[in-house]
Amino acid sequence: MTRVAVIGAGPSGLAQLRAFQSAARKGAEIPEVVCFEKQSDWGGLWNYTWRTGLDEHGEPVHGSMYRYLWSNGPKECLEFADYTFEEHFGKPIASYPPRAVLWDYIKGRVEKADVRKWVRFSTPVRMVRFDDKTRKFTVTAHDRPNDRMYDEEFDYVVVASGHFSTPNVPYFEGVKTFNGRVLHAHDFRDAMEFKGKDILIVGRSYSAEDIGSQCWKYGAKSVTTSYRSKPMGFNWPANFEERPLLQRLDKNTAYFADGSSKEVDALILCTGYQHHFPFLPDELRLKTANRMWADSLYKGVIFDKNPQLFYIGMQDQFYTFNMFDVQAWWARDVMMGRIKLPPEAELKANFDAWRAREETLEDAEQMIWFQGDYVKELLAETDYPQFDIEATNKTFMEWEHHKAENIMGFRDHGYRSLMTGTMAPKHHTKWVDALDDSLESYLQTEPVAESKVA
Ligand code: FAD
Ligand code: NA0
Repeated sequence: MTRVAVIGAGPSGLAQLRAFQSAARKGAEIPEVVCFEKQSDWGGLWNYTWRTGLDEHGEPVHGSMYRYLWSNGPKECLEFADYTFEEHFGKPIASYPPRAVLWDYIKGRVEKADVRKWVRFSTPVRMVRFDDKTRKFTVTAHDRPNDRMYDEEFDYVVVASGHFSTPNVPYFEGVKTFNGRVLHAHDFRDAMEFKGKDILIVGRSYSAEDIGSQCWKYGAKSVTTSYRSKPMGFNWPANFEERPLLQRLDKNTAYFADGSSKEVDALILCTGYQHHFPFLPDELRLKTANRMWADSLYKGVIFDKNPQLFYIGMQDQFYTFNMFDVQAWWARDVMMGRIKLPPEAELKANFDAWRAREETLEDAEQMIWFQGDYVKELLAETDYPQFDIEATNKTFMEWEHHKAENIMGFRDHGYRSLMTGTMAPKHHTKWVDALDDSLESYLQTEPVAESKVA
């Protein structure tokens, strides 16, 4: 029997499990699927951990999510086409759910699909090898609870291990003797730690924007962000400012490229992540920066040096859950022989065309249309439920405009579901005032009692 190994049970890996289960439910004979997950539960980054550094087994902690994180884009843009928010929660909910609500939603679909039995939890993959003669992979996995390593053979491998876990940590002169806390966004957990403090953030992307906003919301005395390329340019509140790149630190003084300086208590490096696959040998390992069209992946999914190896969710992301789904459905259909891969020259021409367009992209709006068109291309070739990409792109555009209007208020807006047509209700409390990020609080229709607020 054909065997498929899926590495990781985050949204991408779970999309792969659901893709196979959905084919089986429609009567198809599917391969045997084994999913290896290093954490003790599923959901990937959405499965919050308080741990930083190493986990209970001494493995690098995967989690980069923090307390009080609310979705940074409208939920309507990531909704599963085969399992809507309304189906899961039994009612319409507001548009920017906190982490716990999205985790619950992700879990609901795979619980319904009954695929937990395919997952081996607390089992990191240590190595994958490919034999050119037998054309089989050998996967070496470590069953941590029983502290036992073992090998198994597979016909296909799907790498769904994420790429926002291994920090990119640049060096700044004077950091060794900085008199305050220094951390990367990967290790940020609780904004309350920075209440009353002057914090300095390096970076200008989503982590910088959101960790800065959170620290401001939970009472930081001031927030200074420092950019390498260009400012984020939002209308920040009075005690939130942007400065050019940090040049050096001297005790608690930070010096910037424009010659200015500022006294700060903590330094948070929101300087992005590395694609990191320590379990893959050179000939199977994806090497790419975080970009809209990743290197080495035909159709954004198949590894160019081995058509039995797939990578899900490896591009920089505007689209997330439903893009991973479309990729997983497409990969499934290749593995099941439903999609016949064209000759390599054609795959390469397709890759080159996407890459050429990617290199012309200048702003977020163009990137959204680009990724929407990519999703559309794969969607047309699978039986994943069709959904309206133009309308999804337009919702992303509204989101962008709402952010430009009011960076601390964009999460108070609601959007129409592209799957059900239902308009999201307004959340009971404005984001700036909503300090309790629990699922119970979010799903209520009225604000929670003061005593329950964290
Ligand atoms: P992950 O969620 O990272 O899951 C990968 C899984 O692989 C993990 O469970 C991990 O334990 C497992 N794994 C890794 N290595 C191994 C191994 N060797 N063996 C076995 N298992 C392994 N997206 C949004 O749409 N909205 C948001 O609001 C949003 N917020 C975000 C906030 C933060 C701080 C970050 C970092 C990302 C955010 N994202 C958001 C993007 C996020 O990338 C996706 O939502 C999604 O989690 C990606 O899913 P994934 O399965 O590809 O990767
Ligand atoms: P991310 O912001 O962690 O989002 C990941 C940033 O790092 C860029 O601004 C880059 O600058 C900067 N940088 C890198 N090296 C630097 C250096 N040596 N000096 C100064 N700056 C440096 O990472 P990236 O890759 O987007 O940006 C790197 C993911 O996490 C995203 O998908 C995002 O959606 C998600 N996320 C979501 C949320 C919420 O939903 C919160 C946080 C993160 P430059 O100049 O190259 O732009 C709430």
